Amino acid sequence: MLIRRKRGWEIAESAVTPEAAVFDRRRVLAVAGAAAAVGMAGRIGAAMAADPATPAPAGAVNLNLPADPKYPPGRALTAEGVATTYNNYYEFSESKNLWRATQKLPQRPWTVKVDGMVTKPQTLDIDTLLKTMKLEERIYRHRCVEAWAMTVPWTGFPMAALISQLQPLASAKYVVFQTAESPAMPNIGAPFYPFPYTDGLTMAEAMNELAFFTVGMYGKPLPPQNGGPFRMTTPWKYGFKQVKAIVRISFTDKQPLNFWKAINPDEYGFWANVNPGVPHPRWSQAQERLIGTSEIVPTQIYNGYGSFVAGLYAGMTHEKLFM
Ligand SMILES: Nc1nc2c(c(=O)[nH]1)N[C@H]1C(S)=C(S)[C@@H](COP(=O)(O)O)O[C@H]1N2
Ligand SMILES: [Mo]
Repeated sequence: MLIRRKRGWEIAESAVTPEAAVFDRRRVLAVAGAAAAVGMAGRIGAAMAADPATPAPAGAVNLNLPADPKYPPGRALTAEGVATTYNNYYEFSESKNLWRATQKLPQRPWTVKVDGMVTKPQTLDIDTLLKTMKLEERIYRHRCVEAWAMTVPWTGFPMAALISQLQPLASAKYVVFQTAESPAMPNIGAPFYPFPYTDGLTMAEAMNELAFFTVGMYGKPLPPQNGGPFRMTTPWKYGFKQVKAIVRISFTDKQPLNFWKAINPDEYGFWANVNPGVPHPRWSQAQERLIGTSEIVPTQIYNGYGSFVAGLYAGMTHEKLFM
């Protein structure tokens, strides 16, 4: 008889469950307990921000900008010390407590290769982007497929602003984002995980006004644990669509196979739009836990951003849009 160890994502869990429940219940509870200690996490966050191992961007780019009122968060900001110490970043760990390990990921120099079906293939430098793109702040709700949520002020620029400069060919149908692979990432060689972490959007999704490239958080440079120095943010989709530490942007006419769909196509798809009515096979998506608080609130379709994005999916009613 073939006996094999169940992989994390095959382990049944009843309630709020990580994408890969590779760690046991006790550890889950320990991490949740740590995140609940808001005051403590706040102090850790402050110490971390001053760590010289995380160099701030060169030059005096102001990342502390007023939030655009066009995108009202509708709920309180998550405490900075919580949002920066409760993270998903499988290259580093399957636990949420990984921010210390990520401080070893060099943030400079940082370049992003642009290739595929695009008029202007090139290598972008993060500091050039910081200087040349018009930065703004957006407070967005973030909904992880594991049923936790946070509300974060991101600094960055609309994806559409950069994509228009790059000039994708008319034949491009998707844009694909790829995370760095670095010796600083302890999990990069782990079996079963199809690194580099990759995900993508249709061109129409990427050009939607909500789609955002992110270089800062809480008015400061984006910390490595949250995807620094360069990630993308699509607040109507589950968090796993939001690729951290981007080093490559490719334009293609084929739907990319994203990281989580490659791992488990029965549980994760390409679209991953938030919908409380379509449960994950192992848990409900009806509600979400606001990290750093004891609040549990109802989940909204498209994470409450339907007025911006529902039109993208007109006529596409299949439930796969929501996994
Ligand atoms: N490269 C990479 N990007 C990633 C992940 C990851 O494991 N690796 N996790 C995703 C998931 S599941 C979520 S919920 C968000 C978490 O972002 P945060 O740590 O800033 O909260 O990052 C997403 N981007
Ligand atoms: Mo997530």
